[in-house]
Amino acid sequence: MRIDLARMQRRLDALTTPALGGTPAGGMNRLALTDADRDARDLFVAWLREEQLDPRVDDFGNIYGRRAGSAPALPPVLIGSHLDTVPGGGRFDGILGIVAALEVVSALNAAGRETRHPIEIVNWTNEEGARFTPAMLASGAVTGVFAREWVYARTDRQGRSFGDELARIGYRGDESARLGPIAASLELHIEQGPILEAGGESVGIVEGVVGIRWCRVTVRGQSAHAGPTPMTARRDAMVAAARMVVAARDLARARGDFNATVGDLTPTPGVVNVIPPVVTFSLDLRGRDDTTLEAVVADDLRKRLDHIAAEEGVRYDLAVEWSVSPTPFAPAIKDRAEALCRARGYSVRRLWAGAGHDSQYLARVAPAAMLFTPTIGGLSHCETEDAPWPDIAKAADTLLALAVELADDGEP
Ligand code: HGY
Ligand code: MN
Ligand code: MN
Repeated sequence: MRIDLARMQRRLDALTTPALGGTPAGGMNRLALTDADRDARDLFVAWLREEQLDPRVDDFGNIYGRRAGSAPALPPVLIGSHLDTVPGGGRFDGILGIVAALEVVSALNAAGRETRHPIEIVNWTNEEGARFTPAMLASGAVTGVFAREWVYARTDRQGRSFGDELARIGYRGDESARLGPIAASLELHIEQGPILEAGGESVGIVEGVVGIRWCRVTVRGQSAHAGPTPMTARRDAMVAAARMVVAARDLARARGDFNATVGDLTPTPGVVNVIPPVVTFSLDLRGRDDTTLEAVVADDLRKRLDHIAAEEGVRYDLAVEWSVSPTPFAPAIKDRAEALCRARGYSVRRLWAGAGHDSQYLARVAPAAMLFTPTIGGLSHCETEDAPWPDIAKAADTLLALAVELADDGEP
């Protein structure tokens, strides 16, 4: 029983064509619940059917396919990831995990190998949080973090709601199809950072996922004419916001125990000759320790922003819109995964994930673990995102062996 790397490559190519959001530069632009997402979902469902998995869709559009076990009443081993991407993203983020989950089932079917526990594979809706914030919306919903009404009411920049768009693409399924009890949750993903490549390891055993805070900062100054308004008489929200962006970066660099990123900054009215009265910007904070993140938001950072606001004569508020705590993964599964790698002679290391993943929420309901592959140049969320297939083969082989071990004896 072996993974078929060529089949994985064919499936990844099929999921990243221009018709499914592939970009001319070789990246991906497949936002959740768009037509491209619908078409990728249709392809995933077709492959589930080909592998005799009876696809089901829940009321968040999560798509599940269950492979029966010899003891069907036992909870399944879940293997999943996501098909949606960020704009200008890469061909591997999430998509490789879907292909790897399919490969586990295809390899088992090709070998006629039965497991005791069922194995269930899943595509999670809106993992990226690029169109509908926050990230991991649908895996969070089925693990009890977000209420359906709240999720359905999330809107994109054009004011279209999650619930309406889910219905529009035909993937608003049924609550009864939601994730049930599971024995364990596994996910294969590219690292999206530089550690494995720098260390020369083929497989990463993920210790856990960092804590995340998505904040929104709104800066309010005075609207005025760009021409006649003296430089010494301005309350310029854009200048204040720019200083705040740099202050967040400088604090993260100085402390070294969290990351700060501003990805989105919007002035109002956003025209050449008006000093903007309002500027809002996103602030993504990540760290291994919740106390650090709380202290940064409540104290260190706020002090710096207060100082800037006073100097620039503006007001601001900082709202935390999404918060998820650092999430360690299941020690027993990590140990088994590492043992499988070492028994195969695969170079392996343990590391923390700086990117959020649905597995972070799955860990709320079951023992969860992730395997990483290296990322070439450590780059992700970009069109040149790439990963080395020889290492993908090793990680996928480890995923297969781990899934079978867990599905045969179930005790992670
Ligand atoms: O935000 C993240 O870390 C993930 O890409 N959704
Ligand atoms: Mn991802
Ligand atoms: Mn991502």
